[in-house]
Amino acid sequence: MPSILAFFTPPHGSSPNANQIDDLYKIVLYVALVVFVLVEGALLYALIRFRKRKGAVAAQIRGNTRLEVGWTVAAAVILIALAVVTFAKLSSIKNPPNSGPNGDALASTGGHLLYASTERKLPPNGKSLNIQVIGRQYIWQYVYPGASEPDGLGAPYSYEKMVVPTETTVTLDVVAADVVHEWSVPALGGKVQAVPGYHNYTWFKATKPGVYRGQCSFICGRGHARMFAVVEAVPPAQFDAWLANQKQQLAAANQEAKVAREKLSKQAGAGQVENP
Ligand SMILES: [Cu+2]
Repeated sequence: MPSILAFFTPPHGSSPNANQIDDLYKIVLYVALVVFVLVEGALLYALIRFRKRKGAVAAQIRGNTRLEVGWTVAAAVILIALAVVTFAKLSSIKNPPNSGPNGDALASTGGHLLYASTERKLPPNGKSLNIQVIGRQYIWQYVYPGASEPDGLGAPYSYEKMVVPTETTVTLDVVAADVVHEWSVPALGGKVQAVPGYHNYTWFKATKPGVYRGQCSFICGRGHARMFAVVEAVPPAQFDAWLANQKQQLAAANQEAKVAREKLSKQAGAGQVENP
């Protein structure tokens, strides 16, 4: 039975916020199943018990106040109960928890950034690995902490695949460079829109290593269907190594480009090169 239910409900077990969302889906589903069985059972019973028979005379019933008040009150009680449960769970979906014991000891992120913002939710201890998610036609870009220059330039980044450490609270700043996109990796929580000119925030905390797949879920142009998102969760030490390597590769590529530009500017006709 749980495996059948899992088919209708979001993924469970990869991040606390996703777990809470899945719990809410299941609670609503269980209540709906009970109502469904009761209603359909009553319908079947009436169909069979009062089916057409020879000589049977149908009873003429004009309303039943007790029954009508009963189902109205019962529906209202269910609705209120679901609303209460939803609001009770909402804070654990919106507010990130602290990282695990190993998650706060990341070396290569240059320590953790502290923010003062009413919209951006931080864990109680104020520490998170903050990654900027930039939606653009038609690829996701991720900018990690660790800018080498004071103006924020030189930060390591990656495309399509985001690498994160496990047991670490990762907060995301979701922005868009062109049109509206939507960040969606179901195993790691709800969807978040990337809207030009706005910052939207979300978080997740991958509890175990793995690859979590998602896709842009707001139609953004003809390449929308190929705008994938992959999150790979690896142990913290491995993440540190990956980020250091990413930084080194980007620095090497920038250096190569610089050399190539210098070479180009010395050649004849260099005046035709824009932005030398
Ligand atoms: Cu899209």
